[in-house]
Amino acid sequence: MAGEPQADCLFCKIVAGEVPATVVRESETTVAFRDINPQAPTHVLVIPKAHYPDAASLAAAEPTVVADILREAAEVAAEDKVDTSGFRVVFNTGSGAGQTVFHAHLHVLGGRGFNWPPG
Ligand code: D5M
Repeated sequence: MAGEPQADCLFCKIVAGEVPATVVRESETTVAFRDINPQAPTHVLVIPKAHYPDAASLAAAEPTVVADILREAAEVAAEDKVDTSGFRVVFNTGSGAGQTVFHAHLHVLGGRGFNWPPG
């Protein structure tokens, strides 16, 4: 069923506490943890506790959780003090866009400068 935990999903295992992660925030609907391969001084992933393969399917099924994720991202940026200098939020959606883990996640990046357009 949509949103149910998937046995073979790495991020569902992090939500369940079965795989360790450096969790920085948790809400009723979300978990935020540091990326294992950071691309900036602050690199945190904010994920829904429910399993959806990408941001588009999450938005279609549970749009309020997308708002929860963005609110948590802003809190992470404030806690890491990268909110005033600026931070970037990214949902890679689909393998062509660089998505490698198919449980929706928002990258929160900060603490350095960023180029536009992104690579
Ligand atoms: O981003 C997937 C991200 O997930 C990528 O930046 C590495 C990160 N990752 C992978 N495994 C882990 C664990 N175990 N802990 C923390 N972070 C992890 P994507 O947008 O799908 O390319």
